[in-house]
Amino acid sequence: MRCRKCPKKAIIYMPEHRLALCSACYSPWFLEHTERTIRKFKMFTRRDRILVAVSGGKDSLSLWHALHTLGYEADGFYIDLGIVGRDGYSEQSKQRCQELADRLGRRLHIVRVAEQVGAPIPEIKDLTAREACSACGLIKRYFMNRYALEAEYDVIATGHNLDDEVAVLFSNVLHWNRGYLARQYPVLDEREGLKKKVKPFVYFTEKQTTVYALVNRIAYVRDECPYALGATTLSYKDILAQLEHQAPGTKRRFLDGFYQIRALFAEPEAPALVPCSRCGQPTTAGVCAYCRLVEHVQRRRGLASTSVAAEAASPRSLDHQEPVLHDPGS
Ligand code: Q46
Ligand code: ZN
Repeated sequence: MRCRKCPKKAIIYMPEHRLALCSACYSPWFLEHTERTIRKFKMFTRRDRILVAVSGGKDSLSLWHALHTLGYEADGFYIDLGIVGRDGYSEQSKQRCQELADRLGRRLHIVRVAEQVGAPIPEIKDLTAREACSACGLIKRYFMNRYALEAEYDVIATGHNLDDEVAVLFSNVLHWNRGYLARQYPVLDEREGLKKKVKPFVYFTEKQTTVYALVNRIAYVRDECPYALGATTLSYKDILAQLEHQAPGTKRRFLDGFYQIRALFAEPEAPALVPCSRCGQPTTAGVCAYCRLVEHVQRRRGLASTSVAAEAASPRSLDHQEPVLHDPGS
């Protein structure tokens, strides 16, 4: 198959766009579409300081590379989860992020969960009896917001792609999670201590971000996080891939159709946010979920030596239980 824009051999065919492109023509197309999405949703301008949440995977590293190439002021933010897995997952991920930071000449902020919370994600999972992704998602959201505020970034960008967004939408519709539907959008504006959050890759498929990473020789971690295996969203992705195969463009139409009617799910009165009495980060009341998690982990660690005492500290005493969703894209 030939490239649509030049006589060279195509490396990718995108049936939803009826478009085949060669390696030289692919990046300009990808960057133009990134810019289009940024403008469509008024995500940020070249005067803004952007903090890109990078995980070492193809989506977030491609996002950082693309924003930098387009001339945006974008630094990286890596959260070391302390997950060992096969081949040292977190360590490898950090290395890939640092390599790109060096190549772009941009700053990479690194925060370690074990230092901040008192234990890495696998231990937090055991100490709290929460699903790893539930605790991990809470911690990541908290750190992203806190560090963007403290280091005075204007906006937080994550690498969620079309496949991620459509799988989450599918799940939210299946379970009629009205609150989550109201908040599912590529731009969440700043409010009451919460930084603006954007998803510039919301219209790119996983295949498209992978090809961008390959064409630009961005080294990324290919292994999934060990806790992602078996996540429900992965099975939704399979179902949606079949639908897309039968009718190319289905995912994009599903998502765009939702964006048009999303206002129907708006909560009449979103709960007001107040500063956490311990850390000052926004919460709906009293002590925030992160501070309660830290307290719980540290209490359990202190009690771990006596089994009777450990029994007494119920792992269910944390009342903040987020739904267990694999939160990719960073
Ligand atoms: S990193 Fe964290 Fe994901 Fe791993 S523990 Fe789950 S939420 S799967 S993006
Ligand atoms: Zn707090």
